[in-house]
Amino acid sequence: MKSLVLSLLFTVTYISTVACACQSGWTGFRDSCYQFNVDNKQSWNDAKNACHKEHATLVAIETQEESDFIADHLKTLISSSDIHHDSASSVWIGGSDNDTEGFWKWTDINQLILEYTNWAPGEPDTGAGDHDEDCIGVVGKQHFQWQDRRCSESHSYVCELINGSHAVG
Ligand SMILES: [Ca+2]
Ligand SMILES: [Ca+2]
Repeated sequence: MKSLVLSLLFTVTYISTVACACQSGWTGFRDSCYQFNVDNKQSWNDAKNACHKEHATLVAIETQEESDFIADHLKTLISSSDIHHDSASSVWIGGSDNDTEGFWKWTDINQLILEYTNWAPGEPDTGAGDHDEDCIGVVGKQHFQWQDRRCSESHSYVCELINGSHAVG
C-alpha cells in the first residue's frame, strides 16, 4: 500500500511537472516561455506592444545561459542566407535607453542593464553621433550579440513570459 501511494505520488508529481509546459507556439527555458516572431517584423515599440497583447514582455536577456538559448534558437529559425545581413537577421530584444540617453534598461521589467551585457564590439555607438539608436537588437552576423539600433526599424522580435511555465500549468 505504501509503495502504491508513493508511486501514485510520483506519477502525480511527474504529470504536473510535464503539464506545466508552455502554450503552443512558445518554447520553455528555465522559468520563462519564449515566442520567436521571426516572420513578423515590427518597429521596437510595436514589437513591445505585440508582446504585451500576449501578456508577455519583449525579452530581457539577463544571463549568458539565456543569451545562448536565444541565439541557438534563432540560428535554427533564420535562414543562413539572411544571417549575414544586418537588416535580415536583426531581432529586437527589450532593452532601450529611451528614458535617459546612455542608461540602458530592460524597459518592460524596469531594470537597468548592469550585471550582464552582451554588446557586439564597438556597440553601443548611438548611431555615429546622431544619438537616435535607442533600442537593442541582436544581430545574426555578430553571433546575436547586441547592437543599439534605430527604434523605427522593422525587425523580428522575441517575447518572454516570465514564470510562464507555471502560469499555464
Ligand atoms: Ca529573461
Ligand atoms: Ca549601434
